[in-house]
Amino acid sequence: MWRGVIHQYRKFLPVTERTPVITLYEGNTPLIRAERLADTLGIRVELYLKVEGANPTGSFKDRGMTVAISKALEAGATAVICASTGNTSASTAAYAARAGCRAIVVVPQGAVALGKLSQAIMHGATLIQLQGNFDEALEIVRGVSERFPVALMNSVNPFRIEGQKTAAFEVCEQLGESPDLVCIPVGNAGNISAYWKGFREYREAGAISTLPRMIGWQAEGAAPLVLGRVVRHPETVASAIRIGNPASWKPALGAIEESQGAVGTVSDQEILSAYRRVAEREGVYCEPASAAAVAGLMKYCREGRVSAGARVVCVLTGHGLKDPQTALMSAPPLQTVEAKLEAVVRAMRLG
Ligand code: AN7
Repeated sequence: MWRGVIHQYRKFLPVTERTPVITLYEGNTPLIRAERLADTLGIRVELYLKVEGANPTGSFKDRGMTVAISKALEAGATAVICASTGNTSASTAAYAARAGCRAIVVVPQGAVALGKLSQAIMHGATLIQLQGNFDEALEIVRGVSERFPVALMNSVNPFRIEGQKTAAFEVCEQLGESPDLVCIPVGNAGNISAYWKGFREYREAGAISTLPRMIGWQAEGAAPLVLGRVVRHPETVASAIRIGNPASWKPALGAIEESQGAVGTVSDQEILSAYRRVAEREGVYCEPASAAAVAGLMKYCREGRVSAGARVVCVLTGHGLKDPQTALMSAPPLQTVEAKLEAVVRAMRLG
């Protein structure tokens, strides 16, 4: 039986016998071969989707949260806090509930997908909506955690990165080797840093012999890494990555440089189009921010920057059901017909 990432990867993680393990059995997510999606890329690519929406709270954050909460508890914390565009708050709230510890989550008002809000509320977190954006929220919760005995659960907490690197271990095990290319959405820039750390450690351990190129993707309206400067008013339909001043800026650039990777932008239109394409062609429903990785791969292929036969992993960071509003908003209008067979047949447009 799978018992979560701390149990599975203990020797790679900063835990001891004294660390209380708070887990929801996160990790062990599917790596799905995506041939029908690959067929639309215009170049032959061996494409895989790492489906992180299959984690207990529906995003990759759970991998980092199990380690961060367990270490916070070990250190005697009774309350935790985070700023969030949604998924971190959902995961913090759930793991805090499991630990019997208080959670305070600070989110930008009106900018968090409904499913994520509902998770924080259901798990009993103290939810504070900020009249400001994520970057302001992060600055504030950092200040709070310095002044009060509440442990910070954002990815500036190094235990988050430690837990999240286990996704790279899984990808290597599932493929039997390292991929050539990893496409990943970038917001606060923790996850790309975590994957790179994971790949490097697995190579040092002799589990793989090569390393992938890390390709990070930001939304056009929220692309500080690409622009090389803070974006004061980030905007994108992909609310999870609406971040203008990423905390892990330096390690992310390190990952990109060391891996001979890249960071690029995709438009909201490209994100929404990839979002639908993954769902329609593979039966995998991810959230818009996750689709940025696929939109990015599509762009990279169009630009001729991917070699034929490359083994590519797109990291689908969160589940589509987190944000049904964006799905419906970006879909054609729904049709309603009279309760008659002929009306249904007409609507089927069979000819
Ligand atoms: C689905 O929840 O920052 O570059 O506060 O939810 O490691 O920040 C979420 C980020 C990608 C970006 N995909 O990862 C938060 C938060 C999804 C996300 C990212 C997020 P990072």
